[in-house]
Amino acid sequence: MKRRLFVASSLSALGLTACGPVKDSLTNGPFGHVLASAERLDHAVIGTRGMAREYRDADIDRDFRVNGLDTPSDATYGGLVKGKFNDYRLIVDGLAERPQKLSLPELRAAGDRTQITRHDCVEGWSAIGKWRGIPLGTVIAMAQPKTTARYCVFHCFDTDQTGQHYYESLDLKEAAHPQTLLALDLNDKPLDADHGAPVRLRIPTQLGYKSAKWVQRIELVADLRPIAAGGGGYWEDQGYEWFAGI
Ligand SMILES: Nc1nc2c(c(=O)[nH]1)N[C@H]1C(S)=C(S)[C@@H](COP(=O)(O)O)O[C@H]1N2
Ligand SMILES: [Mo]
Repeated sequence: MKRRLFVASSLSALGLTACGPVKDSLTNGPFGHVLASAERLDHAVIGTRGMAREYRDADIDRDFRVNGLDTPSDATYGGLVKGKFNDYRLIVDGLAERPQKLSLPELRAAGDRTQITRHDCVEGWSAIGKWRGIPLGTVIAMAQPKTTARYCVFHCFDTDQTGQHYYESLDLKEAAHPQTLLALDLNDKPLDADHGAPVRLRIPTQLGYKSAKWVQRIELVADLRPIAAGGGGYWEDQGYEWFAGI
């Protein structure tokens, strides 16, 4: 933790921020290498032997910070919120033998796992939350990936000022990690809109930007390069590492 705070303060001393509005200097400017080495430090301090640490109830931070792009304000998402997500369907498609369209009750029936884990943002803040949801691997297995599928891509409802949707990706091994969840609840309540309702990824073995909020669709693909700028994620397209974990 101390090291993480040091990384954060050294970044902010250089005038760098992350996970906020895109800064030109972030990766192309003279300090791009500083960010890259900070990420390498993070890789070294997260988790042990492939499992992220799980905490006790008493460790939960009741106020879980909100970060990232704005909560989606478009008509599609607004309509879903108004209808209490009754019309929400998680789409799982792409290189799948059995593409899925899952309602929230169907998702809840598919699996149930709770974990108290720490979320680490590259900006240098952390928060411990109690997450409840379905192991992602269970949902991917329901869709029966074709043998050519190598990655799952999370397409999100939110967009930046240019209209680019947030997205993220994992390889299928990371997707099947027992702590990788499609989270529906945070701290014993359904996710609120700001924290990614109704379904977000929660992957405690990797840095915060991998934990995609407001997931609309999971696409199984063989290659990440044809998607957006080809980096495998919104922040990766601006120079972050694709693999953000141990
Ligand atoms: N769809 C989407 N997911 C996202 C982001 C985002 O901007 N859009 N920001 C990421 C980053 S950088 C962080 S630190 C966490 C913040 O999650 P929180 O708002 O629940 O704390 O969400 C991640 N997932
Ligand atoms: Mo972040």
